[in-house]
Amino acid sequence: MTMEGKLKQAFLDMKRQDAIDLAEKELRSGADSFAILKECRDAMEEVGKRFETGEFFLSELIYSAEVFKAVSALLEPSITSTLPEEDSKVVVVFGTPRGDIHDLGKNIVITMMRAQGFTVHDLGVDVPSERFIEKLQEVGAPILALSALITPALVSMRETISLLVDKGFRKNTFVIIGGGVTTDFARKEVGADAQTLDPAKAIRLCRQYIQDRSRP
Ligand code: B12
Repeated sequence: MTMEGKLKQAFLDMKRQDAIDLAEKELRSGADSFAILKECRDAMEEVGKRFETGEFFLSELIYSAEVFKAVSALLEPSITSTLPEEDSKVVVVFGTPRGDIHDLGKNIVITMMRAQGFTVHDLGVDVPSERFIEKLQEVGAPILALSALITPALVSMRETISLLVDKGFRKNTFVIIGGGVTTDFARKEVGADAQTLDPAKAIRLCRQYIQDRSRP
């Protein structure tokens, strides 16, 4: 089995220490930290599939998150150091909307944004729409970033963006969404400006917006 195959297998076997050791070995052998991160994400997707088919239970879902946290903590230094640090004035309000408590992907994007000098106000998970608006107003942030992993969170995203419109903030706020359940179709449905699963692309889009107020 290839090293990548082994890492995925360690996730599926719920072997936390093996996953850590394998990721460390890959890093030492010069593998790209983003490639390792992608392997982990693929493994998590497979965990999700097995959960859906009834092969795995909630306990596996929970434990896989622990394995993911351990491996991503290990990758964090190399992920943040591969990005050129920049002193940016980009201010972002970030959160997972009401009803959704997934935060692993959100936390990775935030880590990468902060490594780029972005100021990120992380509201956490299960965030009510009103809270997002309050925070945007309080800190004067021009960017709202929302993460969704479960379908009902798309409804919460739409609610949040509607409230943004009602309160008169929509025009001056760049809204970017991401997370496993989002697609470009979902972006249109919820009324966001941009959607991506790629943290590096998200960083580029936010920076572009700050530079020239352009929306993709
Ligand atoms: C781990 C996990 C959990 C953990 C979460 C722990 C945590 N701290 O986050 C726990 C056990 C809590 C959990 C609970 C549940 N889960 Co769950 N979970 C997963 C699993 C296996 C992995 C998710 C993950 O972390 N992936 C890794 C990260 C890195 O990927 P990511 O989040 O997509 O992030 C990447 C990009 O999307 C991007 N990104 C993320 N956010 C953002 C935001 C912006 C702005 C941008 C630009 C980019 C971006 O950055 C990352 C870069 O790699 C998925 C399977 C899957 N296919 O995703 C199911 C999954 C999401 N869960 C699912 C379900 C059903 C549930 C439960 C309802 C189960 C239950 N019966 O209780 C509950 C819901 C709880 C709730 N109310 O939210 C379903 C959702 C189905 C759906 N469409 O609605 C999935 C898809 C599994 C499945 N196939 O059935 N889960």
